[in-house]
Amino acid sequence: MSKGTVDIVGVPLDLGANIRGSNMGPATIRVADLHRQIEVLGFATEDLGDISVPYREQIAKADRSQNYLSVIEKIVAQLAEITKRSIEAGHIPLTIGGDHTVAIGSISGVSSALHAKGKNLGLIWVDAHADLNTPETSPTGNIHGMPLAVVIGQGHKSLTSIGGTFAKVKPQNVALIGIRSIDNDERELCKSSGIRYFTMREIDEKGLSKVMEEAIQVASKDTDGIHLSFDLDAIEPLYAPGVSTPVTGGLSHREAHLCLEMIADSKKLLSMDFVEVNPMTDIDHKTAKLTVDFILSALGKSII
Ligand SMILES: [Mn+2]
Repeated sequence: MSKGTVDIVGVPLDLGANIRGSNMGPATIRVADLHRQIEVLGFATEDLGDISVPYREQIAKADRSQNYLSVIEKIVAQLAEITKRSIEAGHIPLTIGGDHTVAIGSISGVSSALHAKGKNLGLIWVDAHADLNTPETSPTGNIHGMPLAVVIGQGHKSLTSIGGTFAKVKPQNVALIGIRSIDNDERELCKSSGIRYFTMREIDEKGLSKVMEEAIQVASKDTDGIHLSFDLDAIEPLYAPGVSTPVTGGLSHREAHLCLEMIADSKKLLSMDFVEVNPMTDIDHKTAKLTVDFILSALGKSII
């Protein structure tokens, strides 16, 4: 009997970043044997295809202002509709990016499906960066540095209102794991936001297993399920070189698996994103293959 249906949706978007190439992430992850391996694990898969994203060169000058905001808005709004329907169908939406901007869409859709039933969503966000910038604090204006702020209700109105004008996740239900590269003005945002963040130092000191116990508690308290947003740049670049913004000092290969295995064990996972895979900087398809291994761990693959 099938364990459930995983709805796979690709978002070939790199407009949220300066560095190009993560728009090829969905293709490279699919080619790494994604569907077959999910099916071997006992799930059915439905591939909903890729959302159509224009290349930068196709975008009119007027729409290039504000870091492609008007284009990004439409794409993440489409994704929100897709993940909402997927949750309503009782499926597991798996969004493959694309830069981290896509999480605005996936989370807004899942959260609005829950919100319609008076339910709340918890969030585990794994990342080297905090992604908590707002248009006021961002040194670059790049939207892939803002998605976590957007889903807790801060930033561009046109983005925070996707899926309804409510905060998609309460800050007290957000666990941010693996951070080690924070912009100056973002430090204060981290401290004042009310989210529970775990820096690499805290992970070093406590060990990842303790950190994950607490993270799962944070994301579970008074919520009806967890969304996982996993940025491959959280991983030490030695293991995951194929990302747009690598930062040394990250999670080891095994720490990442443990993180995902513990989330799977919690039985609370509703939906997930795997983002920022960039084949332009990858070596021998390594990061895309690792992403597939991570997705399997999140879906409950265990060693024995
Ligand atoms: Mn990120």
